[in-house]
Amino acid sequence: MYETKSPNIYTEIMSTIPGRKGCWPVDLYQYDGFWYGRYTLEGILSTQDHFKPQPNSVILSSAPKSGTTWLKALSFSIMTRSHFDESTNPLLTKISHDLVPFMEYQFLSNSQTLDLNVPLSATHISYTSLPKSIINSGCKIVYICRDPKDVFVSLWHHSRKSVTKAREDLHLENAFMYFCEGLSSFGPYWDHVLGYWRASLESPERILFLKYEDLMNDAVYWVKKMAQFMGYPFSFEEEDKGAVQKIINLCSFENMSSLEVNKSGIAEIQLKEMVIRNNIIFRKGKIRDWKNHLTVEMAMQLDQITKQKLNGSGLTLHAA
Ligand code: PAP
Repeated sequence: MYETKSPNIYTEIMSTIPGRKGCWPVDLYQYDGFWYGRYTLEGILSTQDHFKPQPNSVILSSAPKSGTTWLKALSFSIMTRSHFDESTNPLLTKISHDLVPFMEYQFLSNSQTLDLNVPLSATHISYTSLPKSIINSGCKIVYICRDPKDVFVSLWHHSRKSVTKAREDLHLENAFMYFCEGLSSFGPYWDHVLGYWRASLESPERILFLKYEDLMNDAVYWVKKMAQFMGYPFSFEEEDKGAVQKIINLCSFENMSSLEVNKSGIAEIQLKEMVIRNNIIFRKGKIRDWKNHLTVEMAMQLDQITKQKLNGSGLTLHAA
């Protein structure tokens, strides 16, 4: 999928890009209106130049902590259901990040991942910075977003727990200030969401826009919708045999988080800048966990920002 490997040219470009140090576990650099870690940004620049989607590729996109791991598991299971069932699915022994790698990190990694030839790729890249090859190919994109309050809480926990560069000392209040300012990896969060939202309104046949909360509240409807959109619709016979529910059960937080690979494993694809244990990614998997961490004032502040940012877009981002 890639023509070349890690040229130093990106390292040179990086030295000219403005950064903010000491806020999150990794320093962030601003490119095209969004903030990225150094190696992530090198990966993005290279991906922009070299990534070539397959004609039938489906790209899974999200900002971090919006439901990516879940979306990858569901999409992988939908696409491969004629090859694997709930007792043979590779998700039982590999985290979904190794089955559907991020294009911007895959390039940086030397790890050997399973090559199952499943036409799925994933990315956290903002819509405006996606490789032109993706936009020009017209391949399909599935985007997932989540209530920013839950995204923030998930991100804060994650930042404190990564194996390398863990920031146990990162105070919730400071992290909250950075997040509200838009300063978070792949942030500003709202701009990330709005980029894909607007594109999905312009091209609904090309971009399916999902919300974590909708998937939680009516998984059957949304999994069927995803399958239809990706070109792998469930037949009546499959539905009768409970194929949709089997995939939902397989990919549920309860099941995924109880698997040995996700309790004690480390993903094969690792970021140069931050090693993450799989169990950090499976934290609670709940809607509105923010209530256990944010004060009423903080929640109101974040809601106010969300309201202002999304004003006039037709999009809402609250967990009802
Ligand atoms: P990433 O950006 O590191 O890939 P991502 O998967 O987008 O993370 O988000 C992680 C969140 O999804 C976690 O939320 P929490 O911190 O509020 O608990 C994680 O628990 C949740 N999550 C992971 N897998 C699932 C799943 N199968 N079902 C529901 N939620 C899940």
